[in-house]
Amino acid sequence: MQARHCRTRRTCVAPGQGFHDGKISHARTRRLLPRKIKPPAGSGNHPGPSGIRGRLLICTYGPRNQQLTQDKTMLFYDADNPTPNVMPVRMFIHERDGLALDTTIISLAELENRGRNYRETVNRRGEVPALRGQDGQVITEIIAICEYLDEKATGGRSLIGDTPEHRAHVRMWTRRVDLEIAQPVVAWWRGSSDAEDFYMGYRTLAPEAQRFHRLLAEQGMNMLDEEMEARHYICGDKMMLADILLFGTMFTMSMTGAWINNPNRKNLAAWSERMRVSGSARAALTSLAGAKDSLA
Ligand SMILES: N[C@@H](CCC(=O)N[C@@H](CS)C(=O)NCC(=O)O)C(=O)O
Repeated sequence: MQARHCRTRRTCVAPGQGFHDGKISHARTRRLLPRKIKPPAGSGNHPGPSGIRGRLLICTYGPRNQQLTQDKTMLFYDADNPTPNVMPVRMFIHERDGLALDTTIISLAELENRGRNYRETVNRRGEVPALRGQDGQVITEIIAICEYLDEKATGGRSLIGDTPEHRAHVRMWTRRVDLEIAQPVVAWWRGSSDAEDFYMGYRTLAPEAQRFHRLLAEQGMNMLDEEMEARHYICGDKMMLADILLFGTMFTMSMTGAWINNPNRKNLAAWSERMRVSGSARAALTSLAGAKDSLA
């Protein structure tokens, strides 16, 4: 999926050329309301891709941000594709429930994320997703975003845990799947020639370590497969942040790395299928703003 972006973009990120200077304008934004809140009749609301109702707003980036800061509505910077970092947060939002936030799409295909406007006003690192919190501060790094959203949700079920022990357990597994599987899988892709095209002049890559990263990820998945014996989800009998992080990464990365979904890892394969058919995974294929993604 990302590979498709690369070929058209090579010239924008050639060494020494600096960043693409894309402007974020006419971003598509949609306000998501907690499922239990019924939108007022005649307000133009319509069902979103996952049955969530939202109001589609067309606006420019700058004024919208000011307005959002004033009315303290969280703003989620989504992408135009369910990428390995975007998909887990989208899934988390759907699975968590009880959240009210606006969404704007940052086009990876158009390199909006590397544009000066996005880097200066949202994320200097030029990465998505990001979340502007209720205090106007931008949060990046997907686990931090999910943790924040979990605390901000009103109603629904916590996906981090309800007691100190439960939270510690979920965080332990989340860190394990991130370090042992998700990051090596992403590093594996970043060692491919597609990634080289996409990131030329933008990220330091290590194609010579590609095999090593795959071995690390395989080892992590093998271990988890053994540990998942007789468990429905990674932390027990409920889908939690660790499941969402891992599934979002594995599902999106398996589009380019078929080796990730190895049917010989039977427990992991059964878990993956359980996750795949869940409502939140299906809903997360489409951006929260309701735009059609290439995979949807
Ligand atoms: N460390 C960040 C990683 C975010 C990230 O790498 N996002 C990717 C999309 S999956 C991105 O923005 N790639 C576009 C680019 O680097 O140009 C996190 O955990 O949220």
